[in-house]
Amino acid sequence: MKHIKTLLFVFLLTLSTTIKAQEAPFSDLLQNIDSREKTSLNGLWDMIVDPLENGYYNHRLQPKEDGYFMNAQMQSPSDLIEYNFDTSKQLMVPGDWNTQMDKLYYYEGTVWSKKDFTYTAKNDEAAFLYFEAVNYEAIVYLNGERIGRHVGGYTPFQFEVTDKLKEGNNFVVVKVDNKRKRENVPTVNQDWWNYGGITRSVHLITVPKSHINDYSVQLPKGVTNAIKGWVSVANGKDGDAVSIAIPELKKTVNTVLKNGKAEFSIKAKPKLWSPTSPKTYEVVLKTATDEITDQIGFRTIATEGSKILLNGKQIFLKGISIHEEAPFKTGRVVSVEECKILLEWAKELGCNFIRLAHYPHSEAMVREAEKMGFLIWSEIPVYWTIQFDNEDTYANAKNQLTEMISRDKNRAAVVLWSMANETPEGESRLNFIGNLAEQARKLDDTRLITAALDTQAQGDDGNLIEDPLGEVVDVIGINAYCGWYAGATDTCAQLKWASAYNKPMIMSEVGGGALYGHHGEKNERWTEEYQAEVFKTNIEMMRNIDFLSGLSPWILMDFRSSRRPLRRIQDDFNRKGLISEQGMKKQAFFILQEYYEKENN
Ligand code: GCB
Repeated sequence: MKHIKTLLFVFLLTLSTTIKAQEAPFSDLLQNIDSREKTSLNGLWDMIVDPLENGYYNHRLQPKEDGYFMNAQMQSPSDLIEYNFDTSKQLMVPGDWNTQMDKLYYYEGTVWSKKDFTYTAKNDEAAFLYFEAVNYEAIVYLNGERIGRHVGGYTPFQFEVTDKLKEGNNFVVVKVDNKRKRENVPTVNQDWWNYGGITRSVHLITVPKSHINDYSVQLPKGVTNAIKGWVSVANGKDGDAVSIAIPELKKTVNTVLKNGKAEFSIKAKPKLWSPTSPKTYEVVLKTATDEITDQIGFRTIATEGSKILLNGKQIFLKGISIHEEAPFKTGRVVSVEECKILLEWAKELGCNFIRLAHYPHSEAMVREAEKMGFLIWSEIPVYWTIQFDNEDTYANAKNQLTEMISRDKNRAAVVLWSMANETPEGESRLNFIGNLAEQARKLDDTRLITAALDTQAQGDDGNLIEDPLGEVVDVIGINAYCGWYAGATDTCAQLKWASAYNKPMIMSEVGGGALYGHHGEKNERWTEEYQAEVFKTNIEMMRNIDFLSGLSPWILMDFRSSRRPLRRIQDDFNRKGLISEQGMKKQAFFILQEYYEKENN
């Protein structure tokens, strides 16, 4: 049987070439924007809510030439212009619109936003409008001219505007649409709030015309005595000098550009990054016209049978899942301070690992987590029932994967790229996710590939993991809710697990709901006692899984979800947090904390 499955799998992977690959390995996304010269376009933006897309289509549903993006102004009292950004309401950027205006709490649709800014050109300079994330579809206009479109709510994108900027006053208009659609990634069905808007920062970044736009600096797979990588330079020419220096290691290498890229290798034995010693080095990249500095850590990550090896040594991942939801006020996380609060809680819990669910979190989150010594699972929103047989859906998912890897490929903390969460078994899904995994490995062969699965065959001896995706990934994630969705809490401790794959398994979700401050018997749903019991019994269960190499229970903090209407208990929150949205720790927090304290590695 297993043999037939393997054959079928190979056959499906061969078939997979029917899904067309997108070209260009990376997106030319500027790296490490914090070290770049930039003007912040954050702050108040003028906004117009446009549920009928009246600013985009005319009454015959044809795109308009004089839509709201023109930012038209009345020239005489008799003029008819039925919108005016200057007298409109305003929204804070970065920020979701749902939590900024009561009227927009459930809103899903189009909102136009406009920002004025000034620009003074310098010689030999290139300029980019850079968006850290906009949920979900963004169409961007500069001074009335369309400059591009981006799809996908959680990854950065940029447009070069060097020749489109005017000396002095400029204005940028963004049409943001967060309508859920069947073919989107994620699709219409999701258990988190569809926060719309320009949810992360916006910058006007200026760089020398010939500039370093991308680089990869890491230990090759399994190697600890050489740092290798490449530097990609825009508008350079063959033979241009590129240098890479790591001053603390007293190393500098000089190389030259060929076809826009310079490869390098440095003999070095850096002190390795790990949760207990999150060491990073200053790395300085230079060309004749440009210089950029980054803080980079070096480590290896591998598997051996059912073990995960960090720097060659077995590590047990004591983790927690986190949504990018702001503590104390709900809405999207918008500041480094908010990231730090979430991460401090994870530290207090005793974690060395975080699962950033269910989409790429901000770069600030990843960088702060790296400084604090968390290993990271980073994922794309290939969630539940997306359209696995739709080529456009695949191209979209692949693009989001590429942008995620492009942005975070130099972060030592990131050890797992997750392709998907709880997807239903089937040929097209295997094909789709198999292709994504192949793409991820092509872009980055130094990290591990995973996916969170929820399919387990319940046999006489317990749960058997035999989802064919198990062949594709390096590490198997399992979401299991014994005591909540499946079985009573008193059955969990005895539940046995087996796996068809000799690979590490992470219990990527486990948990139950409780309203903070709600008390009762341990078999009464929604009480802290019930949730604590779920954790106690599931911890017993996990102790018996010898191929378990970590866990990231669901979830650090209660988060908004429109799937959760139960009045007086949920009130639009998923209550599986160990901490309430107001920062109050539930009993289960301390159960997990105690378990992590006792686990000695
Ligand atoms: C899951 C999903 C997660 C949900 C969670 C729940 O399995 O992966 O997105 O929020 O269960 O609370 O039901």
